[in-house]
Amino acid sequence: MSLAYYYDLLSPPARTLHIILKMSGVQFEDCPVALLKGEHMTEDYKNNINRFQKVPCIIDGGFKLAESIAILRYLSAQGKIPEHLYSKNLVEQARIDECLEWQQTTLASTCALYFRAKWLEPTLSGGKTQPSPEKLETLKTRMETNLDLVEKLWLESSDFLCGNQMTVADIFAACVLEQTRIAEYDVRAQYPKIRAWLKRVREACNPYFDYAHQTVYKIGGSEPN
Ligand SMILES: N[C@@H](CCC(=O)N[C@@H](CS)C(=O)NCC(=O)O)C(=O)O
Repeated sequence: MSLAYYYDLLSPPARTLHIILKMSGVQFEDCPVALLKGEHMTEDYKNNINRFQKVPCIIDGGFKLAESIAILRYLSAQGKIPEHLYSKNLVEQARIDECLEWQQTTLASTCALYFRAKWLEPTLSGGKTQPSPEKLETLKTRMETNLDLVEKLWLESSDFLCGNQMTVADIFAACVLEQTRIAEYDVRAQYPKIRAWLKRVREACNPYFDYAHQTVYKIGGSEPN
């Protein structure tokens, strides 16, 4: 088996690719990396696995690649990702790419900043680093600006983000939003369309969605309802 996949299920893009690989039936060498233990911070990881010292990443027959969306496109170009998840039609693919690019610079980054401040930094510092209420409120407002867009714009008139069929764009976004449960933010409580959409995505991806989210559900205290 030539494809090695490095991931931590605590990472939204790593969960996303894990789900996509499983749904696509792609065989891979399982290479979990424990971020909270700093396994990505070693010289060996930097020199031999991923020079950016992040997850997810792959090594495919010696070819090292990071960045989840680049990995998705690489595997798709190899014909490994089914077209119903990532279309090869020019216009359909462009629509999915538009959504993926939008997510990276808005939804994913603002949710990640909120998650870091509310849960990750306090956890890593053993409770010593706590965000001020003002900082947390600012980060929450920025995150909610993008959640509003998902609710009112992306899901305005369709079941999924890029139409009435689930694509990789939905899986990327759903994994980002599930992460906020760890930070005790209940996206389902405030956003009815997002709540219904998350249910559809989870159902369409299961059993792989629940498998990838086992750590999130555990830390978050329960499975989503
Ligand atoms: N844009 C990248 C994000 C990669 C990333 O930031 N990964 C995080 C986990 S979500 C990581 O490995 N963080 C470890 C660190 O920064 O020390 C992608 O989509 O793959």
